[in-house]
Amino acid sequence: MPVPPMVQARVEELRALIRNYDYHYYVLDQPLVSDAEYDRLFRELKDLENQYPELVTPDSPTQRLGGVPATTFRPVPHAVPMLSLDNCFTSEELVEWDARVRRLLSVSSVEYVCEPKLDGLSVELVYEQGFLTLGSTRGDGSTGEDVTANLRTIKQVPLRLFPVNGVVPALLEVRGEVYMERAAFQGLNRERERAGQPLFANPRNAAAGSLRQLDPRITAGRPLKFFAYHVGRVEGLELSTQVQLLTTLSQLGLPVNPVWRLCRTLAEVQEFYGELLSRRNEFPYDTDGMVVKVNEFAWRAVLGEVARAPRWAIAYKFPAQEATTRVLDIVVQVGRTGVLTPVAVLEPVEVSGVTVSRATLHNEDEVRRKDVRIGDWVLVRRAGEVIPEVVKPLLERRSGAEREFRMPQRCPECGGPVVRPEGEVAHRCENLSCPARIRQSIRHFASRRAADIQGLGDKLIDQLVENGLLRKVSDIYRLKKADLLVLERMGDKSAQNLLDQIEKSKGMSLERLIFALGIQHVGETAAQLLAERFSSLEALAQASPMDLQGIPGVGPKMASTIADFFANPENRRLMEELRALGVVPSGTRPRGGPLAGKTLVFTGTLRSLTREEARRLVEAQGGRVASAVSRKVDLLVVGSDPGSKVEEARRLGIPTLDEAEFRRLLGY
Ligand code: D41
Repeated sequence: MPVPPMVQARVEELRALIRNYDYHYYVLDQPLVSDAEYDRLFRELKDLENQYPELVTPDSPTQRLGGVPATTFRPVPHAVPMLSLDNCFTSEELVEWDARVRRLLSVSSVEYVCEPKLDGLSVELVYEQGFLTLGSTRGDGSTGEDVTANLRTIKQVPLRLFPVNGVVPALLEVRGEVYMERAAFQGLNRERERAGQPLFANPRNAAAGSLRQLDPRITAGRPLKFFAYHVGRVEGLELSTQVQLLTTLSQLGLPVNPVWRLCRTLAEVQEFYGELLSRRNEFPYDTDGMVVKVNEFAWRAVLGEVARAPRWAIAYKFPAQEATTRVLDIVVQVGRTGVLTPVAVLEPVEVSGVTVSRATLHNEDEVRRKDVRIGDWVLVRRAGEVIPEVVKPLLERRSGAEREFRMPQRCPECGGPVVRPEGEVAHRCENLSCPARIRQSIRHFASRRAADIQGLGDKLIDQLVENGLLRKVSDIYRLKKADLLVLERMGDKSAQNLLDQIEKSKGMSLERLIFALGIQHVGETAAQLLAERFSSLEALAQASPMDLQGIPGVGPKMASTIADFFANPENRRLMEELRALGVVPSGTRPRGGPLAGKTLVFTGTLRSLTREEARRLVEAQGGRVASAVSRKVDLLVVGSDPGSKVEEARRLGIPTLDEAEFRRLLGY
């Protein structure tokens, strides 16, 4: 079908609009339109491109994710080498560096541009006639790897540049940092923990791991960001200072970190360093220092480079968030799932303003790998909001009196046997009535995001467990006023308040109850997903691992721990007791299951679900999803802006459902 000129024009108009909206949303963080309006335009473009595939171009906003998984990354030579940076750590070293710069230039003062140094990885983006044609990692500076498909998935990376004064440069090689914000990193790790995948050690590793994925669909799901700070080859653009470079890159639509400063004296440089250092924890990303760059390119040329590092720039590093101290002891903590965690008890030490007296050692393998011993001098580090960790022992300070840690064979809390299940790194106390496990599981149950029983705090729980009044979670609902009144500092009024709170918690939502049970791998998000899918705890308890795996967001590991949890007679009894004591979740919905053996097809866009989620929900109920309408299809689900499938279904007499009906059918 020939493309009508009107369509061609509309497609171009839509792309220009969306490109501008994306720039405001992702780069400037200032949305111009509502999500609904954006979605409408995006869908219109997508539909036109589906109808006229010959109109699709690689720079279309619909084409961020394209191509097939690669098998390797092709090497890419950098036309202009990507230089590394020399470091300095003290104000004196910076003064020396500045003195050398001024001596080599024979000038009395130099302008510097200072930028925070983000802890990510450097990449290069090549734009030809304004189109992104290649993206690569820094590699060794001379040759990197082709990660174009992955870089295209980063929403802040423009697929096409905006013209400046009516023109786009014929060639522009942009250099910058791909990074991950701390909060996004923590979210990603929480997700990985729930899915039983190995965690990333820090945002930098997470960014690097995400960029080096052979399948760009995986990268697309990772919260990567980008800031531009330098250029390689440039044609059709005059740049003579760093200030000009940063402002021009910004005008071209590239993300530039707004936190930079032009400093006219070294004192100003020092002052900005102090500011960045004190604001370090306010930035959403990790920084490890400040980069100081000579502003004038003409002077950069005079200064040149040595050993692949420019003489015109330096990284003035921040002090490490590290300190040395002694390991007084290594104790073992028992968690609510019975996992034994070795914890280093430290001589208290201040690490960037916070006193640290304990640091987790994760598990026995980790203690062996790091070779941390009781009595050792160690380096401890605090990174972001993560709990402090022991980096390494200082071997040169060993006296020989240090003692190696051994995981106890008996639980330090209950004396029960400790086992290490095959293939796991964790040791566990298997005793379900271990007081430590009881204490932790009751603490978890009563916590704010679970049953939210205010007044049932850690100290009180400890007392009640010690007195034998709480032996399992259900005992909370057996507490009488007389039990409470014998406790220290418990008057009639606070006892009554607590009992009222306990009573109130009986009507907690199903998702809170599922979360409160403390099933391994089941965090709040998973609990929410499970509560949406199952109408009651009983229904969840009967689900097979297969049923569970069909739910989006539930991996095989979580599915099996959930099934194991409910297969355990002790846990089943607990469910029955809770129910008998009146813990009946509010707002539970009846479940329908009429999809078994049915084949469904979707057309148009669903508002509340992605296609993938919809497919998994159908499959979880024994249905199947096909891509095309045929006689074998039982139902057509029609979203907004449906395609030609509706006509076909009508022709074949296949019943159709709208989104609301479809959801009702699923039991939502
Ligand atoms: O934020 C950064 N990580 C950053 C790194 C930055 N803001 N500026 C940088 N400038 C350079 C030069 C001066 C060589 C253009 C850099 C880096 N280099 C760099 N990062 C890793 C190696 C070099």
